[in-house]
Parts: sequence; structure tokens; C-alpha cells
Amino acid sequence: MKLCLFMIIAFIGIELSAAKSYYISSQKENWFIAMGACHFKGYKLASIETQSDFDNLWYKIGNSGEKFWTSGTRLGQAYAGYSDSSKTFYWMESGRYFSYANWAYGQPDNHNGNQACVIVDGANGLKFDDAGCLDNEFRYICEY
Ligand SMILES: [Ca+2]
Repeated sequence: MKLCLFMIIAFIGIELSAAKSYYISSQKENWFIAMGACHFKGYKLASIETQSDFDNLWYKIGNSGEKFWTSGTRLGQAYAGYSDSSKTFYWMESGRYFSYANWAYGQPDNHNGNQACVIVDGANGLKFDDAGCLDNEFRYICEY
């Protein structure tokens, strides 16, 4: 009985730690302001590190038709000439390099040489795309 109770508590604990909650902004900001706005609320800019993270977001904004900032970036990386995006992009909030990545076709393309931050595109299957951190304003996803 005690073992059974322990297992139930452990299972609930795993479930609680695995599930993220999301705040989806209505405001549009550049990537830096978006991150600051999440921190101001005590949240983090979202990191989509697993299929489970992706699926949970898909349920919320998959058909929104809009673009949203994530914490994905390659800021600070010497990305010129890199072809393996898994080694250059990382989640700023977790510090981990991309392992799960759901790039849109032809992305990341570093268009005009200044796309270092990662959005998900609700008009394209919520797939990842690199975009200009400072010169684009999008809605953003905070996680907590
Ligand atoms: Ca791009």
C-alpha cells in the first residue's frame, strides 16, 4: 500500500514537472522586449524543446495564423558558414542547444544576414523560422 501511494505521488510529481503553462501575448514586440516582458511577469520566453512542448502549443495557437517569438536564438554564436543549425541555435532561457527542431522548409535562412531569433509561424504549421530580433515585432509566448 505504501509503495502504491509513493508511486502515485511520484507519478503526479512527474506530470506536474513536465507540463508547462503558457501565456500568449496580444502585444507585439521585438525579441528583446518580449523576453523582458515575460521576465517582468515572472515567466520565461518559451523554449520548445520537445514534441510535447510543441503539441501543447499547437493546441493553443496552431491555427492562429500569427507569428510568435520563442527564446530560440543564435545570438553570440559564430553562425556564418554553419550548415548544421542544431549546433548554432540554442534556447536562451534553458541554455540548451536545439535537439528538437521543427524548421519550416528552407529555414533557417538568415535572410539579409540578420535573422538570429526564432519564431513559430501559426500560418505554417507552427514551424520554426529565424527572424530579425530587433527589426520585427511579433506576439510572444511566455512559459511558467
Ligand atoms: Ca528566416
